[in-house]
Amino acid sequence: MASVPKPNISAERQALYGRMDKHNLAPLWEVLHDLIPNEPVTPCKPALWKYRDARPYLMEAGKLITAKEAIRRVLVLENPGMRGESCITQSLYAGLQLILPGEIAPSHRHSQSALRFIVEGSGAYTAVDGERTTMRPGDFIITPSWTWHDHGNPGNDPVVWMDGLDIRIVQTFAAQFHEVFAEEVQPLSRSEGASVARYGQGLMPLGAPAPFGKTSPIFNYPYEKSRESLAKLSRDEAPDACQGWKMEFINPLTGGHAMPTIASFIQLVPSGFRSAPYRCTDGTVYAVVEGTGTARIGAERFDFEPRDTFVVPSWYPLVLETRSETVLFSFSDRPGQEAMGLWREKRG
Ligand code: GTQ
Repeated sequence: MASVPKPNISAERQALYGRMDKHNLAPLWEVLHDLIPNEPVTPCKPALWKYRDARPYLMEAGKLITAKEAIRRVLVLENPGMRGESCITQSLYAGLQLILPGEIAPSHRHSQSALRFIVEGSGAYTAVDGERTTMRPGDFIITPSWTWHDHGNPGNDPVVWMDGLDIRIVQTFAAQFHEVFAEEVQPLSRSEGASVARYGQGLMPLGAPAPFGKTSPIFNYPYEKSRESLAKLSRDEAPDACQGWKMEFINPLTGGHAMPTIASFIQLVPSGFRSAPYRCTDGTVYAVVEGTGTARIGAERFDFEPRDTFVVPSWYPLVLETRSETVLFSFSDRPGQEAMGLWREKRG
């Protein structure tokens, strides 16, 4: 028979914890429920950033610090539940980066992978491993882990893009490395469009199959092409009740995720659509490309318009209501969850 706790058991337990504490020991039973919750628990909160609100601050920063001095002139999209931690979900970083005409952001490399999703302006480039690509609104661009990269704007307009990085994932593994290139601008070794010509046409050169390891060899997926794919898909198929028409950017060499740590998607939602509720364990960052509507995230609702960003934390139900035809880009930490057998979704 189980022994009945003595009246002073609580005091005795506290005394025991106090004595073991000096030896870096602690009782599991006091924290077990928090460690192993029944369903996902995250400090990440649903949130929306209006581009209209963020843009003036970014432009003002453009007057106060150069891209060169800042290294990267970025306003971090900080999740309201994790202020000061430089992250938008508990695993992902996002920011809005500005590069003004005539500026450069100097060359460096790091073990963190980055994606760029172009929000405003044309004519800037990003260079990766000796190749430049011109950035246009809606383009999805990848900077693979440990590749030299710099950005420049030889054009006439300010250019703004959203950065998405796996900073927190790499931090969890304490596998961070960073180096500065000897020159501010890296030398070019390939002509513009080389990566698409080599890997993006259903072809690949013999003997050079994976220039960036586990990351896609295509480093710019232009919006023109993704938009065309969505338009064609929507002509032949009924929209999915939860997603509309949703496609993933893939690595053509593997058919899998374009990046080893971040999955990226583009979806078309018809005008006047109300999606069925959908939840998944990958907290997801959405960038609005076209259209206006409302994102209901858990009990909250957020009205969106083009260039806004919103975040759906893990396991929060999302319902999308559109007032016009909508295109959403999104990214999440799904590849890691899938690799570890953790990823789950629930429809309806
Ligand atoms: O463009 O290399 O937003 O290194 C944060 C860290 C962008 C970049 C960020 C970076 C970069």
